[in-house]
Amino acid sequence: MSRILISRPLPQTVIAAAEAHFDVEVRESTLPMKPGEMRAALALHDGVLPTLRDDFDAGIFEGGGHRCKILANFGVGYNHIDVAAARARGITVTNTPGAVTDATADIAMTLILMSARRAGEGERMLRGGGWEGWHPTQMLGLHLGGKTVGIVGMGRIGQAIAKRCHYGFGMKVIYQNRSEKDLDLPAERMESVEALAARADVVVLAVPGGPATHHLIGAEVFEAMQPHAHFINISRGDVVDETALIAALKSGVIAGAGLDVYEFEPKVPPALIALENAVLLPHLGTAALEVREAMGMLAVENLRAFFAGDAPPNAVT
Ligand code: 8YV
Repeated sequence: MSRILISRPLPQTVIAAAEAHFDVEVRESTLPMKPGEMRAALALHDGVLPTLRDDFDAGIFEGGGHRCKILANFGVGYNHIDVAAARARGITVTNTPGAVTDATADIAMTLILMSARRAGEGERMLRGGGWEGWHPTQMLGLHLGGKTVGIVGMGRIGQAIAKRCHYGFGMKVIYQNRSEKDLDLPAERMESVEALAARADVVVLAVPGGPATHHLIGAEVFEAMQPHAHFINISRGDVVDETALIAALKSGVIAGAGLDVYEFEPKVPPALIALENAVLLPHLGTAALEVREAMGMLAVENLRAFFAGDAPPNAVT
């Protein structure tokens, strides 16, 4: 039986599914693996099921002598794994794309609504005892109907957000993507992120992380946005220059932001926490039991197929 290391406690149904096929060891810590643990895992296990912040960078693969043949990542984003370095050592990397789409799009909608309608700010005011009663101009936010959402990255998650915005909230959709997408709703592809930023009332970031998108969004993009516009990020924190975002929120260059991810996660700058116009969630994108079960089952299926000698359904390149 192949030996598999699961890097964090996962739902019991997922562990049981893995145990049906493999000799499974579950690491009990909820914290990321340390470099020594990752090197030992590569040396001692046939496969590893890592998660976010188990940073398999190039240095971890140095030296060789690996027993490991597959890293079956739990999650769609795999920017914490140096896929080229893994491949150079003959290690396949897989992810869990379909399983995360709807839940992540739902968190984007949560952030859009909370930011545009000032929900976090309102709740803090009420809980802080500062509510003096309803009046017609109290805490006016941005109404979404008829407004334009600009989606940067029109992959599975971007498309799920577009559907929710268009069919659920009557919003117009514009997007930026490397290629034109054949979508089942009206949407205009913009020639640049800046052009999208200038037109959108809500900008949503849904691109993959990694070196190609590092600091894709910086001061120029925020300056292109309209002062009443909101910025939402459910992708990866380092796609955004967080210092530039804080400056834009502070100075009123943009109206608000809704974030589920951070540049140096889990560290969130005190300057961001201090801002009333920032809605801050602790990376809740896929945080629902059935979603985590579906992600785990897909990771196990990738392992099962790989060790059966078949192509795993979600190999990444
Ligand atoms: C996951 C995510 O919870 O799937 C992803 O890429 O960002 C999250 O929603 C996390 O990555 C699990 O490893």
